[in-house]
Amino acid sequence: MGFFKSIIDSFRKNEDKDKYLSGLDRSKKTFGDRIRALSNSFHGINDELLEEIMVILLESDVGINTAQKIVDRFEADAADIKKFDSMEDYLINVLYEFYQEEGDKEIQYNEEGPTVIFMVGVNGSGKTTTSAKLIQYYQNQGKKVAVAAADTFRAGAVDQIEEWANRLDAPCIKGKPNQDPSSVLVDACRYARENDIDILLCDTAGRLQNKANLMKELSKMSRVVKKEIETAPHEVWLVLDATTGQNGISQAKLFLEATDVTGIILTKMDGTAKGGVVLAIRDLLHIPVRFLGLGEKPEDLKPFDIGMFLIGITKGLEQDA
Ligand SMILES: Nc1nc2c(ncn2[C@@H]2O[C@H](COP(=O)(O)OP(=O)(O)OP(=O)(O)O)[C@@H](O)[C@H]2O)c(=O)[nH]1
Ligand SMILES: [Mg+2]
Repeated sequence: MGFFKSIIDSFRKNEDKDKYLSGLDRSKKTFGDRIRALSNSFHGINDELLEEIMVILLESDVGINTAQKIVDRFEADAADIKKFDSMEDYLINVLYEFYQEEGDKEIQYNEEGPTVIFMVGVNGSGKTTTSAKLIQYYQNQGKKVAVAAADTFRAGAVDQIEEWANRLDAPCIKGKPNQDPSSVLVDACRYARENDIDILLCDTAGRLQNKANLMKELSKMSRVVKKEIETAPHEVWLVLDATTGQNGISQAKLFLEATDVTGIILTKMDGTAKGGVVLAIRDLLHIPVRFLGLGEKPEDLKPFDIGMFLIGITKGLEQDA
């Protein structure tokens, strides 16, 4: 099977595979292991099977509407099952196709100067930790990385990111407590330009109580960085806590209305069985998932790949795959 062999081969060759496996272990138990059991006793497609698949999708937090679409697609293309070794392989293929969408953009890097990336999201979703992880990720690619501590509201927030930056030996541009976060961003952009920084990560505050506030704050931040670096912000990444599942998606919609989110980072995947939320995000928000948080350490952030993800929550590295 061409398609299947290729995603399994790339999984095996990928240096991130062990992290994917350990981080997705819980989701594999609720999803993959149960699909495997169904697949082993597969006697053709009937209502009972479709219902079982539906339940498994719902329990991995795909959400009712998205789960229904997947089950419909599974049923509609059922003749394709013959092309696969098992029902499980066929379902993985259905999910893979489901994730594909036209018009996804690659991450936009600024060729002419610093690439400015905003990290946005609700309280505690993992913005600061993920900013730290991204420092390491880009440093490993040989990039010069700086971070702007633009969360000036929460006591301790600046210290938190500064501590990470010190540990990872990256410059941290910060303001005074309660200073306007936009003015910190102006300083950070200037610093980045003057010091040949490749990537400027902007850690923002989580608690923006209502939509009007959020819009005002985020549009001001975009406006001020544009004055310093015309094409900025190049990316706006919405950090979502995977353990909040469907609730996280409704919060996400608020951010999408307030700013041009270009990618999703899904954190705390290691602490949840709700891996199916990836499919719901795709179906409801139509924004690509850029990275997965698979643990608390700086190296626990991995670029998202749907093939890797699906193999991680289903087959893993089984011998006969
Ligand atoms: N297990 C696990 N924990 C994570 C992950 N990402 C973040 N966390 C934890 O989540 C908690 C909150 O993370 P922060 O980075 O402080 O979240 P934040 O969005 O900056 O929070 P505010 O600044 O208060 O809005 C911390 O205890 C992190 O260690 C992850 O991928 N896996
Ligand atoms: Mg924070």
